[in-house]
Amino acid sequence: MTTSRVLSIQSHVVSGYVGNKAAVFPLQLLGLDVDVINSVQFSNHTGYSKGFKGSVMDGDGLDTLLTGLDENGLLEDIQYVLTGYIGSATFLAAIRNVILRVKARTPNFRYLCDPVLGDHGKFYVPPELVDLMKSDIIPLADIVTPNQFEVEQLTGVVIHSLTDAKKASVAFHDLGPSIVFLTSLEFPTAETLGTLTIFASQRKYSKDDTSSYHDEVYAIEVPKLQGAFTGTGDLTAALILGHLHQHPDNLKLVMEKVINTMQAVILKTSEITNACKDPKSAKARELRLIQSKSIIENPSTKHEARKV
Ligand code: PLP
Ligand code: PXL
Repeated sequence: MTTSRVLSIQSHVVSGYVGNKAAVFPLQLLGLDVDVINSVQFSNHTGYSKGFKGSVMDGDGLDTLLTGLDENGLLEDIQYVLTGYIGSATFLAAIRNVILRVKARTPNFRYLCDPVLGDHGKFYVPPELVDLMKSDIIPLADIVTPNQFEVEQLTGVVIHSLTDAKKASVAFHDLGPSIVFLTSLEFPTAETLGTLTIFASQRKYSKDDTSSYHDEVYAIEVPKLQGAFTGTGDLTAALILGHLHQHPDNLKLVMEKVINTMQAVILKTSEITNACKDPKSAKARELRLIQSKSIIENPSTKHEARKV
């Protein structure tokens, strides 16, 4: 049997673990062959106190690589495409073109789009990209993994409860994606303080009547762990893809594998961070993925999802 291939288009950092550096190793551990396109090459992530150095690939650069792949028949068995941070309208247009070109060669491939826009009320991308993301990219995606801020920007639904989360997931399904993962939701009530909710919904169509469908919905509550780490969203998206590949018909199990991996990786990272000389520095707070190898390969079954 051939190994399934994923094309991952994300940032590269020389030092540390965000973007492709947070995604490729876990995808490989979960058994996928990864074709890697680095949309930027930076010395380190953008949160370091002395900034960062490096270069950004433009849309033409991406098109050129795709042409090389296509001319050598290398788009023909790509089973998945994974994208994360897209920083400009021209790169967004080039990503759209990539998806269409892969689809022309491998019609049944699946596209996981992490629609990175920002977090906690702040944009990482020019706000003009919200509308483009919604009109040009989300409709091509099979799986989307927005955080709370991104959900609110893309659907207009402000999430204060599971009912709101359901409303937002319906809005995403109506745009196209059949699987919606809402990662790390926080509800503003006293009982849910300190708790993160992970929510996932899969729209299942009837075999003989594609206008007939139902949404299968699950949630997991986990304690919010101390310490803000960079790259957790990128790691989460990669784990979702890797576990969906292993368990395409079991969304509940996929959620459990992903969240139990995330929690254990964050605990392992915190342990190592706290033993550093300057635990508050960006360097000390890099994810410890290599040290988490066995966690990623074999997550615990501690937190269980429930149907909602
Ligand atoms: N923090 C914790 C504790 C998590 O469990 C997860 C994901 O499941 C994340 C962060 C990732 O969230 P985000 O996508 O907002 O980075
Ligand atoms: O994890 C998101 C991310 C991706 N790529 C680059 C980043 C960051 C977060 O800081 O700097 C280059």
